[in-house]
Amino acid sequence: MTDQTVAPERQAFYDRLGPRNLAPLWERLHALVTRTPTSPASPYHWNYDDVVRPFMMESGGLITAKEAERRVLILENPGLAGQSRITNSLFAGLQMILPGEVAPAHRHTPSALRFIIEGHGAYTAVEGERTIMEPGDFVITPPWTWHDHGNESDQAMVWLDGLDVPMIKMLDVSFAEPSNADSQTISRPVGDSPARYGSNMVPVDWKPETKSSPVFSYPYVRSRDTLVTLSRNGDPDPYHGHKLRYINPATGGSPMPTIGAFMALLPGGFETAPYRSTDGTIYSVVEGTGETIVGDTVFRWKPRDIFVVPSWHTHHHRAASEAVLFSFSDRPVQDVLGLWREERLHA
Ligand code: 1HN
Repeated sequence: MTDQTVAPERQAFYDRLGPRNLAPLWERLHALVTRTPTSPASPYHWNYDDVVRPFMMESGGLITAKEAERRVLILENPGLAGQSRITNSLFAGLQMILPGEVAPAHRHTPSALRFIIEGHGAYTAVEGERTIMEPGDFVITPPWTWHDHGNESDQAMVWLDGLDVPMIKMLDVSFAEPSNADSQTISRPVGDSPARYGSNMVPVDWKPETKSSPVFSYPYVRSRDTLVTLSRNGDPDPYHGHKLRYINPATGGSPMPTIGAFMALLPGGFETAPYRSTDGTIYSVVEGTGETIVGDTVFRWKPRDIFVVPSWHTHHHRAASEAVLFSFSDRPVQDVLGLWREERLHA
């Protein structure tokens, strides 16, 4: 009901409630409890090479990584202006670190993922162990883990940051702490945690101490090989293509409790059937060209582009050439609460 339809005696009553911090639910009920999700987020596509990359490079001349603490351009959903979020529950941004720079060590309760877009050989250190990053690698920094980034290579590195900041702020549990040293002291050599936890084996007496994966880097070479093998050995799922979900090897669940991450291979010429789910999803194009149709919007994508499909928006993908799409969402949160839903429509 809008203001024009409110009877004057009711409006006079509401006007007296307001100053007492009271409000009539009956005027608001249908906007609060809707028949289907009504996300304020819009579908949106960021063209990396033509739009985002030039701005990113320009920012490199204006501020250092150390000065910025994190040199990140926020991918802000146009339906959520000023709110530093790409969906209602998730933050996304593109971070650049130039040769010789350090993004100083800190830790915070929000979980972060990195998905590498360009550059070779910069590192993220998590809890005293560095991992060297390459395009297509998926790296996590679980809640309250110390992390810093550095670039000892001779070229810029850019990655996609995905964080659960909006969820953490909604729960009022956002804590952060800076370190007194820019770079963490290294306590384990590169490759230690992949060997210790990432080979389908764990040390005999090891017990998980946190809810996140002990493996914090998921290299693209391994994910890609797996997808290519699957694509040779069977037909793609009509709705997803060949799609895998990243796991915490200790539990089989998502790498971090609040964010799920996925990678799909779509054969050249393949078109997925229309689909929707309640987890608003952010996609990063790794390889190939194609388009994604969301309602009556068409996103024509190429490698390094990013796009977002909000909750419960019907969409399908068309791959012009063999394509690899990385994606992430809040699906594990919806799953654990028993709320996640999907709908598979017929083409
Ligand atoms: C953060 O700590 C990083 O550690 C990146 O690289 C992006 C966005 C919001 C809040 C904290 C990082 C972030 C962030």
